[in-house]
Amino acid sequence: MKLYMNPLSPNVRRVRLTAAVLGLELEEKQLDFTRGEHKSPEYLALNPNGAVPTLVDGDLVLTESRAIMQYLASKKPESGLLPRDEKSRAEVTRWQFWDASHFASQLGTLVFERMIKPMFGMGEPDQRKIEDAISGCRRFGAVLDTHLAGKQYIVGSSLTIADLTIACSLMYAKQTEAPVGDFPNIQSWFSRVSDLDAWKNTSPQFATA
Ligand SMILES: N[C@@H](CCC(=O)N[C@@H](CS)C(=O)NCC(=O)O)C(=O)O
Repeated sequence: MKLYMNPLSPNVRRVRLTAAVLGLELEEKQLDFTRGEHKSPEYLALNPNGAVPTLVDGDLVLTESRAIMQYLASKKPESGLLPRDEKSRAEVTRWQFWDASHFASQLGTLVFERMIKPMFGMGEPDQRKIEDAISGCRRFGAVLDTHLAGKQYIVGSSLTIADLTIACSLMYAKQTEAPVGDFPNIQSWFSRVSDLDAWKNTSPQFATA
């Protein structure tokens, strides 16, 4: 399986982390964003969004990090990363959608405004967008923190791709000063996930999470 990727991307890390937990080998093709390789005609033919990740497995070309996670986890059902029973599986999907719809975008705005813009000389951070994202992080962080009370993992009693999905959204939380440090249940759950060897092995060098 071939993965078109850039190691700095939280969306890519979801896929690499899932593969690492499952012990699946991926042939990685890194795209250089500064040279616009993710917008080349060849790459746009695979992923018309011009974004990473894209997985190619035989004649399957799959985009969307969370869909790729489900696909990889389905290859090893015994891992429990995507539970076999319908209710738990639906819960996992629900938290992946929750992340995509509500949480990841708030954290992503902070990453863009506070990390990417200064890194690539893309102008001043937009304070209004930062304030909106901070308030969104607090609102949805409270939802996750309440859900995690008394729990080790987001769904059931073991690690699933729901945990891997949301942990990746938080991978730059420290560097971007996302307001999640005051949520004790998120903090202890996040340190559990970030203790995994697979987490450490998929960390871009400067990510301290
Ligand atoms: N919903 C997509 C989002 C993919 C995405 O936006 N990736 C970013 C990197 S984190 C990207 O490639 N951005 C480049 C661009 O959109 O031009 C997923 O989950 O895979």
